[in-house]
Amino acid sequence: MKKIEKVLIANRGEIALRIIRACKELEVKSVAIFSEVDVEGIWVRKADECYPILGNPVEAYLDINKIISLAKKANADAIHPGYGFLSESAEFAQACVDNDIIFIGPKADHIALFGDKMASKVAMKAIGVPVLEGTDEPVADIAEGERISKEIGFPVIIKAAFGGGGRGMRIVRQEKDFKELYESAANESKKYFGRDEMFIEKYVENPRHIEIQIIADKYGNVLHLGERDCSIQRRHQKVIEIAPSPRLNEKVRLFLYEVATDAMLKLGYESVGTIEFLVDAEDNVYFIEMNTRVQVEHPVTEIISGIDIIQRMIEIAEGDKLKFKQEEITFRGYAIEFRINAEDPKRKFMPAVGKITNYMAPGGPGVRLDTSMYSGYKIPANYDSMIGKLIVWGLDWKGAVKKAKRALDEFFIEGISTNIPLHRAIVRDLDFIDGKFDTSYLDHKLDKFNLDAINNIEEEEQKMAQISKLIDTIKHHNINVRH
Ligand code: MV4
Repeated sequence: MKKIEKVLIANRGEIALRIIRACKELEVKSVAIFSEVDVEGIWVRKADECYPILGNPVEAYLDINKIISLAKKANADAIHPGYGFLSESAEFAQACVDNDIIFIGPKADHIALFGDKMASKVAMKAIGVPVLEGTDEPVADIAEGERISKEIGFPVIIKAAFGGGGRGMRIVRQEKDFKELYESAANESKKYFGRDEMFIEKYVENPRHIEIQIIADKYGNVLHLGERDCSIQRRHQKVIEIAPSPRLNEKVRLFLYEVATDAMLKLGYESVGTIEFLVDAEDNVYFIEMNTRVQVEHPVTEIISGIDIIQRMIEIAEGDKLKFKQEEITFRGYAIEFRINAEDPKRKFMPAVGKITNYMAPGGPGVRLDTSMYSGYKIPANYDSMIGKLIVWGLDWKGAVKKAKRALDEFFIEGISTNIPLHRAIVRDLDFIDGKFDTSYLDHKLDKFNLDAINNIEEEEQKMAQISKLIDTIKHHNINVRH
């Protein structure tokens, strides 16, 4: 294996900065790419070299040929895809290999396998991973879909085999609704993914969403780095992620670790990956999908394990063996990640981009902020609304929640709307504090949260009033003294 001395980052924003930081600590050179609207991006300045990709701002990060040719021009030994964009494109991973560029991620055939949610289930079931009852082949037509759904028993869920982010997914509770819901799911899948192969599964009511972080080198060492609880989601977008899960039965936890590592060992998996499970009210677990990329929420796992996942990915890609054994990995405390989105909670969380005119990040013990924002940064409207992640650590769950409240109340961003008021409401909610939540949590809570009240922190208001009175007194006094 050749030593990696220079990595091109085929991504933008906070994850590009995250990868640059990992490179710096490994004394590896970094190459940033940026679109026409990302010229002001902080990652462009922090990388050792940077190259523009002109044209459509979204296409820029999806153009396999341009990215490969830039990697060659920059003499990069490897490419890190981050998450999103080309990170789960088997075609891109293969193109890197074909051009003698190391792809920092899994093998192309594993990316292809897990890109098909239905084929993934068939493969995982074959190696003993529990999956939900459902179809192993694409549904041929509506009549067959209705027949299979009756066999399984309603409610069922229709899913797009090549879907993601909740698109092409419909819950069907009664046979009479099947036709309409099937057609809308298939149309949505065709529109967003260009594919309309659909499959059906038994629907699990209000599950918890628990995922296992896997890390594996090229020599059959497959380890897990614990679990993350990603149940707090809004419209299939994760809002808060937690490690470890605050209320997972210990037997279930150990079972998930064993199933996940055993499956990846059998598949000969390499690099990092995340295996997603649903856990129902009776603690039954079901594999639903696998992500063959580093995830947005990887920092919560890094904080409780002390392992830098991005650096280990680079070392694995250049052929290093993992330097630790499973029994040497310990988890300490709780970490909670709050995704900071430029969106307006008062306008149904619509993206609310613009310029950050003032900015004061939280800090202090147990606070980490992974972000590409800064005072004066103009957030482009072309991309996802996430502008950063606030991650806090506490020795126990209650301590982590208290730390989160303190950090979120400190967080000051002026000039754009963000979802920070929502996070402030959640960390004050008794069910959250008691760890009582599943994937239906925000459905029940959103309209109850008074996001206005949370926006202006009462204590802060009183303090500001007190300070301004003091200033008036001093001014008044000085005037008297001067005369
Ligand atoms: C499910 C499910 C219940 N039963 N599958 C799959 C993609 C992931 N983002 C969400 N997925 C789910 N798959 C079965 N058989 C529940 C979810 C799910 C979910 C579904 C609808 C609305 C919000 C959700 C949040 C988390 C998980």
